[in-house]
Amino acid sequence: MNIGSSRPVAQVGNDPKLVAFSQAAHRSGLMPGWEFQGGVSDAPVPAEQAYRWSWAEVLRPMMVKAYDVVDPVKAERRNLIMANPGLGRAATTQTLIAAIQGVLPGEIAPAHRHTAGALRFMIEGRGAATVVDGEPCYMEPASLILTPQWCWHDHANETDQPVIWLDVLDVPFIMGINQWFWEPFPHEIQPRSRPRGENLTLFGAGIVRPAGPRVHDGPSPLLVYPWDRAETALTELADLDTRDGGVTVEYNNPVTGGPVLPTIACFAHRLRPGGLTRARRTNSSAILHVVRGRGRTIVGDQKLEWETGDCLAIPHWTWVQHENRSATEPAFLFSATDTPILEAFGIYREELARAGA
Ligand code: GTQ
Ligand code: FE2
Repeated sequence: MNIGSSRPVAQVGNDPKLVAFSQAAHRSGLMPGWEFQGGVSDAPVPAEQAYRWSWAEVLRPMMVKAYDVVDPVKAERRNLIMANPGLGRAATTQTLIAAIQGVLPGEIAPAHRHTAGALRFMIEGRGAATVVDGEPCYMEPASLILTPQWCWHDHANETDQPVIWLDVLDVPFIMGINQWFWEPFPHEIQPRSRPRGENLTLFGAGIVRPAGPRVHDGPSPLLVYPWDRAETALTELADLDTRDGGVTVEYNNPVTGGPVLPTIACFAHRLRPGGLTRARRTNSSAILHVVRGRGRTIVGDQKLEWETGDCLAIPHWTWVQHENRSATEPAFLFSATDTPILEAFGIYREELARAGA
């Protein structure tokens, strides 16, 4: 292939001797490397499409319909996976699934654990709990809650209103490396063995944490990331950094400064009133969720219009710009990406178009 390269590669042709050799190689359980090289593009061509799932028209009404037809104890979860039309399997991007999940008053989605890492971002309702390894994490509006790899988790709604949230998991990645392990909790109910909100008190202060041994291994000890803190940080940053149409903060593991999960990084974005961000492309794919506002995202040659509650699939290695269509109010977005997977192997890349481009 090597389109655009001045040095042609894998140009061996099909001399009869070569063809005969190739056939003999295949019969011997071998594949000539130049045949592989000749068939691969020089940069990823994403199979996933840029796509928007409307909250008001699709996600919410379909979840409300699902209330009546499926019981989370029988189904394990009442979740609707955002199936990317370009992938034709349980995948929203190459590596991630996004789903909406709903739990009615009095219901519980039973405890289990899996090698897939997961996070929740609250959309509707408040006060239900995701219990992570015995600790109830209360689901407040726009909170981010982590359920790291192989942690026990259930979702219980003891409020009097339904709750709906966004799930993001690295399932397609785990399936791609064929490492899906899954286990139900051995009893009906996971014991609530730790105080509610303990993690946030111990690790959520930001500039201080309990004195004691420094533990850097394992998943983030902070499991709950309240939205108001992210919004405050974004608003302060927006005053300081006016170079672009918006600003971005990363949710971090407070003991390492690294991503929230080994496989998934999370970000909050603030778009200025009328702001348009500089075009950027990375080889990570993303799930985008509109926390508040109205705008559009230009992805490759597509324009996806969005409003509060919508979810978008952003393909990898595609130029992206976000635009806030309100001239008076900022817009806020949440995103989850597979960046840590790429960084772990030293293959992350990112390009930013020149200002004004
Ligand atoms: O809530 O535990 O959307 O295990 C997919 C798989 C949610 C969950 C999903 C899961 C969960
Ligand atoms: Fe799960």
